[in-house]
Amino acid sequence: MRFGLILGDQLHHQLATLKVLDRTKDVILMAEVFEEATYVTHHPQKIALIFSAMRHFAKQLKAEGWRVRYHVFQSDSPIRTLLDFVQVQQQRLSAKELVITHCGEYRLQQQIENHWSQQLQLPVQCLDDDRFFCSPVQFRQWASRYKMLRMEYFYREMRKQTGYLIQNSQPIGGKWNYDTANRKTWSGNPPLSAPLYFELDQIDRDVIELVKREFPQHPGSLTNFHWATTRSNALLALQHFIVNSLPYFGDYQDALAQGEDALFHSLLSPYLNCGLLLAKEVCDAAEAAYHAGHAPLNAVEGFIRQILGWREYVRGVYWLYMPQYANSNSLHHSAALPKFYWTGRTKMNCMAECFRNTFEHAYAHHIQRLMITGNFALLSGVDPQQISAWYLAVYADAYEWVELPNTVGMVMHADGGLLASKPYAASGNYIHKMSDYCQHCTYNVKTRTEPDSCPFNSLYWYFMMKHEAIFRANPRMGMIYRQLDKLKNKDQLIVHAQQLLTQIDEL
Ligand code: FAD
Ligand code: DLZ
Ligand code: SF4
Repeated sequence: MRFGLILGDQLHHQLATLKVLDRTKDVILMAEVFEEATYVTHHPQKIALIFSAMRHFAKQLKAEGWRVRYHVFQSDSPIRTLLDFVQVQQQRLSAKELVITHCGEYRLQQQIENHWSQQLQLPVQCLDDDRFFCSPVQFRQWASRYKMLRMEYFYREMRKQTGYLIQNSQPIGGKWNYDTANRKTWSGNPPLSAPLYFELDQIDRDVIELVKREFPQHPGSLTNFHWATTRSNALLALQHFIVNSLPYFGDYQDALAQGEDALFHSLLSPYLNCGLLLAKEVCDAAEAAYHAGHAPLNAVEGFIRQILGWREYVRGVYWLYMPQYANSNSLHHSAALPKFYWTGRTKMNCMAECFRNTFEHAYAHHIQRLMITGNFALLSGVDPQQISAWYLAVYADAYEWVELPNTVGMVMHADGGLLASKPYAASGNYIHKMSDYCQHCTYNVKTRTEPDSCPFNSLYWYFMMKHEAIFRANPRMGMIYRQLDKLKNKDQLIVHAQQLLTQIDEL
């Protein structure tokens, strides 16, 4: 008899572990444990989603004839870690091998590879996670062909490999990427569809009570918990997105709007990342919508690019550069994360809106993460590790393999440009152009150095001046430095920005 340990982000029937085990002989292990639930202060909705999805999945496996040993979270249990649980089961059942699918996070994978076999006195077989389009080995081979890694080239390879939106070996429509057609602002039209909320069942309710009781210190509300916790409901969420939002996903991908928490984004990342949905079935559904004439090319290409391109690319970067990637800080930023990242209380309306969404829903769409909360952390010189710990804690979809490259590479440019060729820094002007946030803000987006000036403005120029030695030569940033050369009152800008930074918690 063998054990198969299934983790909280591996909840799919096609998991490699389930493919090699035999349900008539082997035993599945699953455990809700203190260490996984507290290695950061995960948003309570993230813990509730994972525990509830784990319980539903275990129930289904049992109904299909698997023998499942499941550990329910108990704060006073001596079982604190996944290893503790396997050890206890091993004492009872004496398995001859432990089978596991490769973990999403380096932290746990290292523990398993380096210590478990010896501590358990049991062979450990680790299988590739074939839920992804590209394995870490394949990514390494691809990366070895380039001096500089760029998502766009990786993405083209993946399009050719999978055949998505390809006809006669060429991209449908003649272009690989329709990003420039994805930058409309949104002001009420086309209307948004009503969000799909799932009724809670008894398992959800039990888990929500448990999370309320056991993790009161974790920031975020459980009141709005409406995530799907079963595969069948996650499939409904996929269908809901394809029918209602995919047609507009492309046009409004970069938009931001007051009070609108998801716009035309899919809200599928928590399901993709915990296993309730597979990347392939999501891309298949999007491509089918294009061929059926239901969604235009810029929408479907843009959506598939996020999953087949960005999601696979950041995973590849993570496994290629860990563990040193986690300590990247090429801009030498060391400021503390402002307190409002945890309280949500700030006079900057754009930031307050993103924090509200984050704490109410354990969600923020990509542009909120990248161009608002991320941009502010970059401009104000926050220590990349502190902002990274925040992103890992506050979102229902957060796992280090996807969070870290997005934060360290895309947002903070702390990896020296490994992941992206230039920092996504922007002044208030960009936020004003892409949203109506500034209309609801006490700060003035049009000025730079007045007491009520938008903080993004002086911080933006201060950032460009501070890092001029690195960025002036960057061909993609030439225009910014030509603008900087023409700016008057640079000294006043510097003084104003420095003053903001000394009293950042007051903004
Ligand atoms: P959509 O906009 O509907 O996109 C569709 C899917 O594409 C997503 O579900 C996701 O699986 C994938 N995707 C889109 N953008 C990215 C990206 N940049 N990297 C990887 N996958 C992408 N995504 C996570 O899944 N987990 C994280 O922990 C995470 N942390 C992030 C931290 C920062 C600082 C930033 C800037 C981005 C982060 N992202 C993360 C990427 C992205 O913001 C989320 O995937 C997206 O907002 C999820 O919402 P959605 O499902 O509605 O996405
Ligand atoms: C994120 C998470 C949480 C909150 N809790 C558990 C848990 O109790 N048991 C479990 O197996 N997995 C959990 N997870 C997901 C793991 O942290 C995840 O599998 C690892 O980080 C590797 O990606
Ligand atoms: Fe944000 Fe500045 Fe606009 Fe206020 S004025 S919403 S702080 S960009």
